[in-house]
Amino acid sequence: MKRNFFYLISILLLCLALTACAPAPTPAAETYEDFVVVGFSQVGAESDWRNANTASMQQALSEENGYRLILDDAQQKQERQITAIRNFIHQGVDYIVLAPTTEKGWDTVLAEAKDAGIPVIIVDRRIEISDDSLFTCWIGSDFLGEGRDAVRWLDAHYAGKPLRIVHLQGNIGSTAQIGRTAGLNEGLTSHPEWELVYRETGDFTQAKGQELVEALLADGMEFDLIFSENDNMAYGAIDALKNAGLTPGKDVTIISFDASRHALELVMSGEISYDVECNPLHGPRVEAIIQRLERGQTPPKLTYVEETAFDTETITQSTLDSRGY
Ligand code: GZL
Repeated sequence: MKRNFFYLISILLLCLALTACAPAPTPAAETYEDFVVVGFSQVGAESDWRNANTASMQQALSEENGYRLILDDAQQKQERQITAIRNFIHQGVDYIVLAPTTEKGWDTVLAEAKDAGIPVIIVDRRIEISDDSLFTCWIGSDFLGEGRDAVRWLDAHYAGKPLRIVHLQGNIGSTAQIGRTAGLNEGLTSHPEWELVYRETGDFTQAKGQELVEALLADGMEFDLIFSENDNMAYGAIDALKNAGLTPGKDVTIISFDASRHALELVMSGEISYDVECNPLHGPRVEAIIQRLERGQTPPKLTYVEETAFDTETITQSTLDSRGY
């Protein structure tokens, strides 16, 4: 009898101990209702610029800030973006943010988003569309202005001098490529002393940039300038030049775009002569747009971000130290 009583007390004490140690019941799992849900279709991860752009969006549209961000990396393929947008529609997100790979081919899927009542914010590159009610607004860069800026610098330093130009283009059909190429074409038209000796897309990647320039050097092509439509292709070109015993900034002048921190270090060292800024930090800008929409306000249809450019005369250590990307 005594033994049974002892056992009963032991069991009761054990239950009490286990209950006391049990963690407090967790609140009902947070649901989407607690957040503004944003589906973000991103081009890919092809460059430092793109990675900085993604990080900026993730930092701004964080759960701490009241967002649930669904990020899709399209690996530079438009068809993957179209699939991602349809998935976002199916999931019933509150907003869709699209960083488009190319300008054309969006009408059908954006009409589906409109039918679902989901606002679409376009960021970075532009889209060419038959009905501009299919997107709420766009925020990005003036890519033609960037191209013209680079040509103004070339004009100031090489007007009247012969220039054999190698042109490394970005993704064909992207607004960044269209605008920067148009700027160079205007320069070639106004400067008959400049000659375009090669033009090819490097897809904004370092590997392709290096591959293209290595092939030119192997073929014995001679050139004075590389007009690279982004920093990563410029990095590849620089590696190719150095591997061939050439000194970038001396044997060959390099113009680039994006102006990421590493590229500006190369401007400081003279390897890149001029770098036109293309600011990727769109996260806070997109978040501000969403906040306006949440308050029932209408954001501007088109917003161009302020940008600058750097050469060896204008780059400073404080610019490098404070560079956000
Ligand atoms: C420009 C952006 C371009 C960058 C590249 O806004 O679309 O794509 O210049 C990036 O570095 O890959």
